[in-house]
Amino acid sequence: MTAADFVVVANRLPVDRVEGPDGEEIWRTSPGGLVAALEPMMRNVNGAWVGWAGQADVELAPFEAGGIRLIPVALSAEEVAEYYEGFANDTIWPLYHDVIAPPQYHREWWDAYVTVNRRFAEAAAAAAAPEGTVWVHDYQLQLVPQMVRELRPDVTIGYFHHIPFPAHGLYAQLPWRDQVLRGLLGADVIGFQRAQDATYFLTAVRRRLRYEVKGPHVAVPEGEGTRTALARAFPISIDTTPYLELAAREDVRARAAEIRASLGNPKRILLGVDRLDYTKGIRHRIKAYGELLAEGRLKVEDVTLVQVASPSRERVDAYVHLRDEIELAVSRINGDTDTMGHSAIRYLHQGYPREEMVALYLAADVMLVTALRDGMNLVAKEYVATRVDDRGVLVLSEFTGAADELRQAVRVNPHDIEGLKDAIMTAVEMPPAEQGRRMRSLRRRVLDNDVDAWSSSFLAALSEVRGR
Ligand code: GDG
Repeated sequence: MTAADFVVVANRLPVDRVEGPDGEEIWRTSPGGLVAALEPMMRNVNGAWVGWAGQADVELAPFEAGGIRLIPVALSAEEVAEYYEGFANDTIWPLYHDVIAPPQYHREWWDAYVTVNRRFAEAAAAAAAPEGTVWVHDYQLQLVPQMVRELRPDVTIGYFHHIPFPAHGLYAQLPWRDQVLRGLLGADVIGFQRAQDATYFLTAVRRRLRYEVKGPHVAVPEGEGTRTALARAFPISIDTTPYLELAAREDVRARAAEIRASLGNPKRILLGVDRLDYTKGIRHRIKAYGELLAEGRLKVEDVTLVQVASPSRERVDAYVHLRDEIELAVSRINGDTDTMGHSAIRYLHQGYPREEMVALYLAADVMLVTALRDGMNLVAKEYVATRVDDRGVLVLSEFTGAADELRQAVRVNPHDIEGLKDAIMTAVEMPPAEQGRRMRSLRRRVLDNDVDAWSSSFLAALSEVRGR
């Protein structure tokens, strides 16, 4: 196999195993944001993508799909339980999202995390060409940068962290806090969503490892001297093209009108789109909305909340409980307020194709993004990109990365239920001229800072480091 000049390392390969036209199993590239961002570059530069194919106990040889060379890393069922569902999704995820749910610390999970990170690092080291570039993604693989560096000191290493990095007081809980910092510092450039995340990381490095930190630069001890690592924010974005194209399509617009009609043409449609995750503030949103109905500030004949909660991490306990809580809250509100012709909440525990998502965005007068903590929140940017008509109102939690950029949204603290209720009323009652003024400014921001701008700025920072 020829060595790759550019190697992406991510937990998942950008493909799903699906049934082909003749009933055979084929690989289909998943429409996720990261693939869209990296696909054009991967094709141009002789790239390879290292990741898990999504099925336990399956050994696969490298293969090609959608013009991208894929290098599968095998995981046993036990490793999926301990490394992925355990350490990544039940230790790091809750800890890094401000312990909204209690993180579980288990030594066996950590051991599995080290083992699996080493397997990813070895696959990346074997794939990279001399003096090549390796770009590692996200919290499942925080040890990979250092492990790759040990195996391949000649390559340039980038790491991008898609979720928040916690304040030091919380980070200090992690029993393996120093090992994780050293793992990340194996990278030449460590990218975060927000300036605040980078600051928290640099504080942890200074306080825990006592390395010298100057602005965004860390002097990492290496051999007799030091090497400089750069840690700063590179806010991620979306590929805006498919959203603009779909929003302009006649059939998608007709579908948006059909959705409105099927809900009984309410005066206002409110929309939430989230993975069913405790970080997304779905309960807070539903509570605020339920109180507005109970108090008569909203009437069930006039409004409908559509909540798409796509299934996620269904084998992790915290997610099982969350689903029960949300479904209880939804059915209570519907039971108390529905009429034969109108439903307060249309709750959909399903995933949809992108066409349907865009039709929903076009149908929604108000988009509710009330995350308690969120690295960026791409849904907010997708809604804005889709609104080619300059209409609609975005209600946006200040605890999302997107809040740093989308200043013309109606900002909320989702913990403040009265404030959230007022924000929902502001959005529901916002006059069209004001909607247009805000949406035009939001759109400019998202269209000018799309995912290409994101990956270009990260890679420019990487090649600057290499040039030194
Ligand atoms: C992590 C960080 C950061 C959801 N349901 C359906 C569907 N989606 C799509 C959305 C959006 C994506 O999934 C979700 O992205 P988010 O950014 O909102 O949130 P996370 O999944 O938590 O992502 C986050 C992100 O990484 C990137 O760095 O922004 O903070 O937590 O694109 O549209 N898509 C379709 N059907 C669904 O039912 N087609």
